[in-house]
Amino acid sequence: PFLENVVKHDKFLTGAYDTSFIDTTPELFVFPKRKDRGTKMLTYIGNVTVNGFPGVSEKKKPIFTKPRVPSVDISKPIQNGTKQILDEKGAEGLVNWVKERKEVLLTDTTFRDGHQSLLATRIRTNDLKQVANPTARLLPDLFSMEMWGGATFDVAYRFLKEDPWDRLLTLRQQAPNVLFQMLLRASNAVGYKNYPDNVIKEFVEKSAYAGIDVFRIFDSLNWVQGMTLAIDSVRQTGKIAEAAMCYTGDILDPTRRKYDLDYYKNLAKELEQSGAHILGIKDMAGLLKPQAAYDLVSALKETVDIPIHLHTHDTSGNGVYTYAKAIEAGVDIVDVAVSSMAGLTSQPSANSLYYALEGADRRPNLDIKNLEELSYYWEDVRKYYQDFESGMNAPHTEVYVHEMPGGQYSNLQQQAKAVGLGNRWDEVKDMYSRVNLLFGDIVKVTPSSKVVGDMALFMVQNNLTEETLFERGETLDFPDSVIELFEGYLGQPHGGFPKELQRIILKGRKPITVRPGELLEDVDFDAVKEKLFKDLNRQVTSFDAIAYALYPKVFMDYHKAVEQYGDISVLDTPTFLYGMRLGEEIEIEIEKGKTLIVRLVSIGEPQADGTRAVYFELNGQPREVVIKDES
Ligand code: 3PY
Ligand code: ZN
Repeated sequence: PFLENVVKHDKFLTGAYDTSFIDTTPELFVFPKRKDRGTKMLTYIGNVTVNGFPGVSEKKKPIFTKPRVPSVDISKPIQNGTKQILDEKGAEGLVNWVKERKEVLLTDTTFRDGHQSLLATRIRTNDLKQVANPTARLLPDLFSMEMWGGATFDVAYRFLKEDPWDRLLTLRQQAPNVLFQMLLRASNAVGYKNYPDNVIKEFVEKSAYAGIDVFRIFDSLNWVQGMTLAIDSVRQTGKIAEAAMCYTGDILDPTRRKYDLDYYKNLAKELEQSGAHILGIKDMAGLLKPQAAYDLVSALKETVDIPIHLHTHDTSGNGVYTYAKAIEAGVDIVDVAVSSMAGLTSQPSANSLYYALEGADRRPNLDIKNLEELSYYWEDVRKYYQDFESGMNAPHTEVYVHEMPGGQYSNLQQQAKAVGLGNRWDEVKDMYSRVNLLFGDIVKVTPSSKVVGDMALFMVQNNLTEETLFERGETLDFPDSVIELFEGYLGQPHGGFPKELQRIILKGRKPITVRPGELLEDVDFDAVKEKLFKDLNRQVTSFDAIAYALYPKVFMDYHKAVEQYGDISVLDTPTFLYGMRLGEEIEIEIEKGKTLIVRLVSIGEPQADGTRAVYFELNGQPREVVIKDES
């Protein structure tokens, strides 16, 4: 602690000291009283046992079977994969390698979009890390593993109380052979609003440093100007810039001409010219019908010279057919998930696609037995998170009408319930598509999809229709997110904003038409680090500073949780979500070679002050923690 006090002292940091510094600075000898790690851990377990976990309705801990981790021989070397190709041949070399492949390549999204779409992004690093090495060994021919970005960054800090950078570093060690891919919301990074340019650059640089190889970059309005900074930043790191166009509308519908084949061809050309190594087609809601996939990929193959990577969601149940048609048309890479984490709002199943392509000449290289083994693991782990399931349990073709992205459906449903519109959900869905048309038919993906959702709720809540909206517009207080969209703070939609609606919403405010990043001041990362160093009283990394710049409150709340409970990412998921059963004994490896053995002995009656004592045995010794009963 003494040395720690010295190196963290302001005077030491600023270099304003001489050799008498130690003699004249008595506070160096003040050591904070630290609760030991065991007590902190017991406090967490006691708390979740008594009060439950947010979003988990079942208070009694179920008995889960131990997940079937595929057995692999870890003494054997891991087969080289795409990661080695990138490292040896560089980005252009990797792109050429992809172009030379006859078989279709696969991205496994199980570690990111799969659980983001099925389980509200709740899968913890603890469960990912156990299967990362088996995945790397059993599926060495994958193009990439999508395992970061999107909502995972925010959710890790906010709900899982773990550090997403640790996840990246840990998984990278376990899976050294396959490219790691992330979803980057261009100027919105992994957040919901535009950030200053230097935050985007710093985020990309440090993500690449920590292990990301492929950045799938999209803008929530398909606005290329909003994407170029991210594309350039990725190119500067030597990693792969996959620029994605979000698929919206229906190119097969002659009555919807706004997003037709020409629109996508022009956009693809622009992205290629902006420096994309790979063109992504991001079908975030699963609207791309099989014949549309064939037509789109065929047209794009003639338009651009870079590989094409297709992403869809299986909400309608047509995902494998869409991929089969895209593969026929020459798509280079498609996104799939391991079957027990696939289907519905997630990606199509890798296992199903493998069988669907039996006899076809572009069937992917993989060992189906290995894929099935991985699927057993996820089948078991998924049960831990049953409370976060969306409730959708059959194909949902209505998505072709409302066009809501997979991940938004259950979210908006929750939001509707929260504002008392639970029993008017059908109206909200219908309003979602009407708001889309009111807004001029825009791309709907994080964060623009959230704005459409907010407006739909607002319209239903206030019993508004398209007509009454214009009649009463001057007197209505629109949601903040709607005002920001119409001010131009998420960028510019194709074809511009509908003018009359914009006037009503902005009520005299001036919209911007430039890139929002041009108007935002750079974040002073040195100042952030200094502030955090003082507030957190610990060494601060560049990773921390970026996280703070993106999500100040979420990051500080995460730190409060770490102060209170220590590093709870080491807990097994059933204990993390449900606490312990009376008499149960668990082992917690708090660091390599250091294990706590914890038994829950009893829980005391509630006291007058609303607390309860929870009695444990920790490594055979009685321990008691006092928990505030929130019920
Ligand atoms: C995200 O931005 O998190 C998405 O997955 C959008 O589709
Ligand atoms: Zn997706």
